[in-house]
Amino acid sequence: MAPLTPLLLRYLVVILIPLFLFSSSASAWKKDEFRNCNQTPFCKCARTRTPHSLPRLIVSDLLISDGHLTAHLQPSLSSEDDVSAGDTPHPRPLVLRLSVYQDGILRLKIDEDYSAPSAPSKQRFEVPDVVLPDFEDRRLWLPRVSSTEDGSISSLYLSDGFEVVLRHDPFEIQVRRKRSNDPIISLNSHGLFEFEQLREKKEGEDWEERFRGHTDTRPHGPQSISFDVSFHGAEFVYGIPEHASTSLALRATRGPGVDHSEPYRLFNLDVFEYLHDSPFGLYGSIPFMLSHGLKGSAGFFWLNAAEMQIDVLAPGWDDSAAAGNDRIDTFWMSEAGIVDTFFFVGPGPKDVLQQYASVTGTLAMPQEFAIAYHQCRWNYRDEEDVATVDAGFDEHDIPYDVLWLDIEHTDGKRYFTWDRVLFPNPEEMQKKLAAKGRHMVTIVDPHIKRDDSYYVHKEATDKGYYVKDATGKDFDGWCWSGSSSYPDTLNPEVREWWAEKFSLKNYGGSTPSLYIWNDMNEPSVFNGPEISMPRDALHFGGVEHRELHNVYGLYFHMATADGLLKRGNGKDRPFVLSRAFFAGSQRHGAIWTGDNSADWDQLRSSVPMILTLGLTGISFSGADVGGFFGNPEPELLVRWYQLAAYYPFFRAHAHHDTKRREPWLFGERRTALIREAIHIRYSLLPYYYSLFRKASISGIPIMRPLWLEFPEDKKTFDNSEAFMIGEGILVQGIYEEGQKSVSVYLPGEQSWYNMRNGAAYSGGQTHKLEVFEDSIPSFQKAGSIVPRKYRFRRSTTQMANDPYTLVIALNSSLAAEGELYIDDGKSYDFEQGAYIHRRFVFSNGKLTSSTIHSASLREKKFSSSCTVERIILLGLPSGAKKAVIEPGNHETEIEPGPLTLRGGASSVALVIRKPNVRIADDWTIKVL
Ligand code: NBV
Repeated sequence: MAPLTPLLLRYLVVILIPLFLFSSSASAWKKDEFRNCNQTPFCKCARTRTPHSLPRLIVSDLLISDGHLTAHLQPSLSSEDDVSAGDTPHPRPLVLRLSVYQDGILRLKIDEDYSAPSAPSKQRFEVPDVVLPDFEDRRLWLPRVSSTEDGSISSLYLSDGFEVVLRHDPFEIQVRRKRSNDPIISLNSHGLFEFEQLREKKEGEDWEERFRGHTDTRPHGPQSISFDVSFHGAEFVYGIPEHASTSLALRATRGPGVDHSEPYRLFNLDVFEYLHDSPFGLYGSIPFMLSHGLKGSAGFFWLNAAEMQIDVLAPGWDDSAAAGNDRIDTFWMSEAGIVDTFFFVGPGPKDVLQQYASVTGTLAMPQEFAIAYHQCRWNYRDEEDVATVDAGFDEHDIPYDVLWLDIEHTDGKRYFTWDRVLFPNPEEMQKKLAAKGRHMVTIVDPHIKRDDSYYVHKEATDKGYYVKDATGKDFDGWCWSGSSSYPDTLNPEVREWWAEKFSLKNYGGSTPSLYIWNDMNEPSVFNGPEISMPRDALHFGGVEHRELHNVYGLYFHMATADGLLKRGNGKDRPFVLSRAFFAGSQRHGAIWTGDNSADWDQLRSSVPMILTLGLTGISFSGADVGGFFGNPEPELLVRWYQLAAYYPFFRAHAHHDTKRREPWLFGERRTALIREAIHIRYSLLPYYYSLFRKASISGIPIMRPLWLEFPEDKKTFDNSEAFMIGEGILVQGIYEEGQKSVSVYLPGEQSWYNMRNGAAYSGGQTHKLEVFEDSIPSFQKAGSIVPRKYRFRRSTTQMANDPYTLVIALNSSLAAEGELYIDDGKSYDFEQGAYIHRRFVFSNGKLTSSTIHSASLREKKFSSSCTVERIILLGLPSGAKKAVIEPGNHETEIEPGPLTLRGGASSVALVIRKPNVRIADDWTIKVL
């Protein structure tokens, strides 16, 4: 047979792989590729158990050691229980440990007793690197445990007003309010706790699992864990991404009234053309659920990276008549790992988010360019294409900050290389963009082409840095680059090595303005089970892939972000977008919701998906604008831009089979509408950047469900269509073609100002509004001050010195307040105090600007000569004619004026023109 020429090979890879992969599914999700619960033995089996049908679990040998409470956990030995246990060998006692942390956090760990005589030789996997290194410093030392006289219950102090109650027989954990004894969260209240211990294989036993021609050897046998968790006083539960859904609140998956539903699956998968409403797992997993209701909020996080399945149980699922009225029961199942769980007491929803953030961290503060608009396509063909697209933005007066290159820019999908025919001068290309303050992003996936002449492969092979297959050989799977292997980034040494690949010296053709995109890091393996890596593949330290599957993508993301950090000698903040994620990914960069489709339903589901990511720590996320697959109708594309202008991560992207869709390709009117949407984002960048800073400190997301701001307003709990940006802006998406009107619920007692025309609407009501072509409904909350910039340039970098506009929306007491955070938008100097943080307060007819800057932090300074060029006042009774600025006793005129400078002048807005005060200074402006 004639050898394959490189050209022919290239053809095979580029043309035939996609055909082979996707031909039979040209238009739909390939359901059969993926396992459902019934095809997943641990899930199927766990789901058949009924409450209290397992042998009772008993807690014994309680003691306080090193400030933790430890105990043994063992099934009861009663003869009745032994019968139901069947012929399984009697289990060894498990070790239970309870620890209490500041701010109302309980950690419960349950694992095998490795010191027992018959202990398993293999340790179960405990996920490292997710819990913040300083979390242990916040542990409260437990001095003692108080038990009831009969010894049936022990209780522990958790925080003011909350305690932990450990019931011994049968085992149950309850976190409850001290005074009322009202439970908040409990575990094993329904006796469904089951822990399959590692054991020797019995003769004739078959541990293998088969799925669609793949065999999982399961050398360590069954090792699943499952238990029930109840959220008391809860009306809704949220979280556990990633699933596509049009509902933010999680829906019941089992029990009365639920037909054939699957549990929510947490298993990172590359899902082709996913459905817009489905509990099947997508690219990332965060096993964190939070509950909310009028009685408060609570949270539960299970740190476990194996496949997980979670049922939300409908009231009455356990046949108890009284069930469900003010409780939501859930059932958690995992294939492997240990019990390492965290309970968060709230009591408010923001408290829960902060408690969760104190365990897994907050978002890494991005560079300012990264929160602006990104232009992507699979693929921008060559340097000329890049130059033309770049020029197109200037010609059409549309700002953008980043141009992206997908897999085709490489030499045969060898990452860190360039196709030198199409991209002969990559440095020059990046420099041209950089001259306009713009950046470039290239894709770097984890599948490394098994080509001996490719240095990355050669080094990884020589150093033994790849994930191994079950037999111990380098795992070889099929992906874009053909036969490929995958760096084992669980190993810190491999991460160091990987990070080095991003140095300017090692990554030929890269410049300091180049940033990175990690795709396919679930990991995606075209010929693997469920398009991923076999579960019996082996990682560093003998860890099986099944045990860490959901955290593989996080490690790859982490190593890449470390690489960019090292490249800039620790000075520049990295930007890395990742598709796969796990709890804690927020510390490494941004996330997007993967391969959505150009249809209205997917536009709608983008909002609950992004909100859910925000609630579970990932504040910096977005969905592909326009939809990745398919060609959006121009109306859909425009609506998508109008909505996405508010996503924390704002990027347009499209599949290579779609028609070109740069913003100016749909006629003048549409170009104007898209320009307007992008302008809205650029005008709000000062507000967004301030919110990013807040999220990086507190864990409170940028894009928020309404109930996060209005936790006592029941009408907001199940709203999946509208959202808040920070505390001051409410946005309502338009999700239907040709929609002429929309009902918008505006929460709270204060009013809201329509950001399109300044009209005021009362809060606590649903308003039926006319829908316009030029924008989606957005409102500024009375009582807020939003800082904006209205001079549009080519990119954010060029806006740095532009003056500000403050938009003040007054409440019924004619008061308002807001904040502004500024730094150099690039470095870490802000960590040494090089930033400006202002508070604006309007009351008694006077606007005051003061600093919120802790003097002790000022090792470095950041200065800005920016001024305030305009102050827009909404809700001020007309009659005010002038304003007096102090210091200086300088007078300036007040005039009626347009609200957002887009025409359609508003009669309610008053404008203080050219106060020209410096943004960094203290000043007051009195309205007369
Ligand atoms: O690299 C090509 C694409 C990329 O454009 C997309 O954003 C990723 O989600 N990638 C998936 C692989 C191919 C998908 C069909």
